[in-house]
Amino acid sequence: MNKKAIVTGCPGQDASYLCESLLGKGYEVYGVQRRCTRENNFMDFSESKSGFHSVTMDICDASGVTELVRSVQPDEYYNLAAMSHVGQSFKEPLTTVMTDGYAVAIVLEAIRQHSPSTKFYQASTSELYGKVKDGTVLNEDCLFIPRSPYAAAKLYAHNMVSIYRDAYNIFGCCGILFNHESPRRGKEFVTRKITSGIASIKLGLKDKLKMGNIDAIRDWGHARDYVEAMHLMLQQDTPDDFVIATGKTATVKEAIQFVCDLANLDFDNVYEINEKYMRPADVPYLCGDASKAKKALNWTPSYDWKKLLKEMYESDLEILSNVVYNTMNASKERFF
Ligand code: G4F
Repeated sequence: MNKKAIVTGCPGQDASYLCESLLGKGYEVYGVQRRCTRENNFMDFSESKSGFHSVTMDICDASGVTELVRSVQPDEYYNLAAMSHVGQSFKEPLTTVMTDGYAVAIVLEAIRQHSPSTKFYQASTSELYGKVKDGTVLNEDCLFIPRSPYAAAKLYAHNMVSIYRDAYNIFGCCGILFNHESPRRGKEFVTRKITSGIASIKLGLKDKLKMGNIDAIRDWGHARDYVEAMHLMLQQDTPDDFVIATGKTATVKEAIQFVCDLANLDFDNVYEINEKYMRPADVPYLCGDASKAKKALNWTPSYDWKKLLKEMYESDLEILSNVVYNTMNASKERFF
């Protein structure tokens, strides 16, 4: 019998990579997405993909979640759905607490009552650490001091998984994932904003990148590597929480500089600071120590931030070059 997994957060970056990986491993995958009219670019979330079942559901709807868990009896449940933009969580604190906090209590209860042998993965985050001193390399034992509504809601969820593990013996794991990116990343996050923005400037489609706090320091890895760690966590004999990170950092400014060098553009002329992108409170520094995952899961990242940004820039340049080429051809056809 094939294993069955429920994955929420389709068709986002992480869920798209995870669904592809699980299907490749022979799983029956129930990919949950909210009802929306937008087209998905990353994978074909249709019933035609063998082993894939598309489920339209809001994760805050307790009756829908409970019925899904009860009827599927999944071996594994990956909760990747979230209001994941930290800056936006200051503007939508209530939506954030519902999606990122309350919804996790719903699924834990559904599992406890209707499918207690389901293994549960919760997408925790390095944002939990919050107010960190520069130079601290963060591991599973470090203190959480959230600095945003997003991090506060995620901390509630993180604590609930630990409580259900201790109180009810639920196999729940939290992946404390540091920033993970890819060509599939949304353009509202800083890496993709940089790679897509600089590719646009290179092709003459845009003048400047408008940026917020460029002194922020992040530990960026590739999302494809990170979803493998999620899967490994649920294959262990005992549930636990793990930091997933590269241990290498750069400032946002260094990321812009690096992509400018790839594009052969003058760094000083490429960006300007715009207050609109400053957050009421920001996390200044994040660097993770994934040695526990390396030892217990045999997990290692295959990308550092430079290799990652290069892949993302090249992908954006190709996408935008095709757009320019198709637009030119379409206007030629109209003209002649
Ligand atoms: O790319 P970001 O928006 O990611 P952030 O806030 O670190 O959060 C991401 O990673 C977390 C994992 O640690 C996830 F939990 C979370 O869901 C999300 O995926 O911003 C990175 C840094 C911040 O310090 C931000 O202030 O870049 C700074 N920044 C500077 N200018 C900007 C901009 N961020 C964005 N999004 N847009 C800017 O123009």
